[in-house]
Amino acid sequence: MTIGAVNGAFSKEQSGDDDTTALAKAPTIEEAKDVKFEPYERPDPTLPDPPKGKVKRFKVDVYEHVTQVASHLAPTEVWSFAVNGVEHRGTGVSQPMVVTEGDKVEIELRNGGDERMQVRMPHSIDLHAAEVNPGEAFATIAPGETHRFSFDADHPGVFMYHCATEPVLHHTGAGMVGAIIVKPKDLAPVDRELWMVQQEYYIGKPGEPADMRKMQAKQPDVIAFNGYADQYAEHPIEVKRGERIRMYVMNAGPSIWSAFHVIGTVFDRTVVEGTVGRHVQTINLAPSQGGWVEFTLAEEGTYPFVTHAFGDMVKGAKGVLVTEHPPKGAAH
Ligand SMILES: [Cu+2]
Repeated sequence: MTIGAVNGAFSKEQSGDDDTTALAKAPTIEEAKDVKFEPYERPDPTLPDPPKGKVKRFKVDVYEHVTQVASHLAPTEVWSFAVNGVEHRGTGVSQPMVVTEGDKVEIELRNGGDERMQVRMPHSIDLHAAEVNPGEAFATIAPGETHRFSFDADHPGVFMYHCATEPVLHHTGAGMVGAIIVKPKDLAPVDRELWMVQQEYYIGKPGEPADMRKMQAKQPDVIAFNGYADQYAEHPIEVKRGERIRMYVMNAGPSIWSAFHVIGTVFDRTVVEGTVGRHVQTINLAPSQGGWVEFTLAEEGTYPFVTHAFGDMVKGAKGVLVTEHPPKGAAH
């Protein structure tokens, strides 16, 4: 066998198909004239409270929708999870679930509860915080079906949830990812808690499903926090100088690492995958990993947060925290 043949066989095996044409450039908004899509709506990055009641119940529904994930690019079809009625139409993010260590959690998954959800295919939900038989709990259900299971959230952390229906790369790359945050029982209160999900988007033709070949090549068009490129740079998150801030960060991937960093501060304390850090500049999150970072902003100002993998940041993974009285003329 020649070297060329070996390389050929290897790349064929890796890509899973014979298509060697170049990946399509993401279509621009100008190229999407006739495509209807949802207007942008900024997801509130304030961490939601756990549901009331002793047992924490989550009604999760699936919806397939057309939205932009970056203002300059064409809208794309995104598959998302609604959590207890909260939908994020106008972006590509799904609402986080929040519980406390030791809680009993009940999940009711509906795969497209009504016509508005536009669900046309089977889906499922896999929660990394759950210790269950995955073949039963994370079962795939047909459109219109409902599936229930429960688990005890015994491990604190920031865990991923996602659709596990095959091809799982396509379902997760099309949007079906999120975070379930299990707060430790003894977690000290802080002044402000925020959630941030880093996620990739692989845009196909305008308004159509995501591009599987780009997913296989790990070449996202957009990498965003909470479902829309650069949204918290355009619409910053207001905080206060000197207050203690805790950000829960999930890298939902599906395939790119995150190097989460806030410019102009040092994390006093971090908890990532059970490991406590002190004096941390950047947390390192593999796809599916999460954790929280705690810090205070020492001066009035505008503080960008990014993935410090800058080739990824320029695809939209940056935002801004702004204090109440930033100095005039101090651009971020
Ligand atoms: Cu799915």
